[in-house]
Amino acid sequence: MQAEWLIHNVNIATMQQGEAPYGTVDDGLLAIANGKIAWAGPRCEAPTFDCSNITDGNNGWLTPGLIDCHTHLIYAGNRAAEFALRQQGKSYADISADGGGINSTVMATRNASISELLDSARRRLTRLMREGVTAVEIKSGYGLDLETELRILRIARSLDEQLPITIKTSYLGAHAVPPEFTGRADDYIDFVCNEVLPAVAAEQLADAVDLFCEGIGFTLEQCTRVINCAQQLRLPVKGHVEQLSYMGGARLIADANGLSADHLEYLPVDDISILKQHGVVAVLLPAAFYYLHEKQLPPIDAMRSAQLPMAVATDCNPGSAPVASLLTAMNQACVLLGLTPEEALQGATINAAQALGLQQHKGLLATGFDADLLLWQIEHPAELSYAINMHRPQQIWIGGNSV
Ligand code: DI6
Ligand code: FE
Repeated sequence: MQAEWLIHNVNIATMQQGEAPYGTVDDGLLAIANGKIAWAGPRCEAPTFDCSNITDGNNGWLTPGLIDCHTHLIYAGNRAAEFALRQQGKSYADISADGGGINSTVMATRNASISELLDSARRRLTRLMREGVTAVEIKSGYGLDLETELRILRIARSLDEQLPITIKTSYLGAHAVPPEFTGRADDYIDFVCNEVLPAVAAEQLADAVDLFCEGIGFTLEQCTRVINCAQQLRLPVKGHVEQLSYMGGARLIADANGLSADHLEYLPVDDISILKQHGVVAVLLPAAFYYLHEKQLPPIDAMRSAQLPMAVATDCNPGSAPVASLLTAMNQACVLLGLTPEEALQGATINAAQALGLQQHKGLLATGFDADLLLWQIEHPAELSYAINMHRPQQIWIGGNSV
């Protein structure tokens, strides 16, 4: 058989569920052809390949490329001053009520040039990529006016062209009420539904529509309107739900057969089965939990018992999660939320792929899947969640190309 690349003398964490932990294949061989995985399995069972690029894995490990399925990484400025205030005891909600929070980043982002936004986002993406992230979701939501939201989403699309990484975009208009709509949240939702969303859809700038259902965000009724508009435009939905309080947003996402329900600290156990029934992925964002000193844990044990797919993402944003490290989020998901290292890696591969609707192509090392893969010099894949800043992939392939 013909192949463009062969990797041998390697253990493979295929992440195929139901087999060995991590879907492990000891002493494996993986062949890449036409950007896809042409074969992956035990070396002793491998067909003979005709191939000039051969990598000796030196008894290390191959994993799927990591997928960060929830980020807000296009923005200007930073919120270190708010971090200092929070350290003096001021709450995230109080800072937001005083005009800080999301809206302070909105003002900085509106005032930034395109190249400033592009360069800073590229730097954050590069940091994620060096750790092995090969696909990422990027949300808008720091523009909130028509022009800046379109600008952010266009920047995300151009980053997708400039870099080898795969980028999925989400329009997050219902993130905060911008200053020009203060006290008029319903009018702002009219603007989102009637003006911005149609323009975003006309230019095909968003792969999904996101929202923030929260006391400091939008009500169930307002979120329902956004979801209805998204569905009319045939865009899948997802939501920031049950993060700081219970609002019922997860059920709303489930009713809409959404891609994912994200945060979920205040999700009642009774709402887990409805997420499961509707194929919604639970996206855990432990970096925000960590930064906000949250006490309320998402109901991990009950999600696990229900076999609800759990993903892990950075939430990379300037307020609640200034983190450009998915491996750190995986560690936090274990230490703070109680995931096993295997669940954390599933959360950053197979389940993150599902959260982005990419489960047919990414997140698994199996024949026919995209050849997005990482070679690590580790003794066991649990090390990826166990250690902080100890590991980087030795080699990264995206779509079959070594990058
Ligand atoms: N939840 C989050 O975690 C981010 N947005 C949201 O709705 C935080 C946004 C910020 O503080 O800038
Ligand atoms: Fe977020």
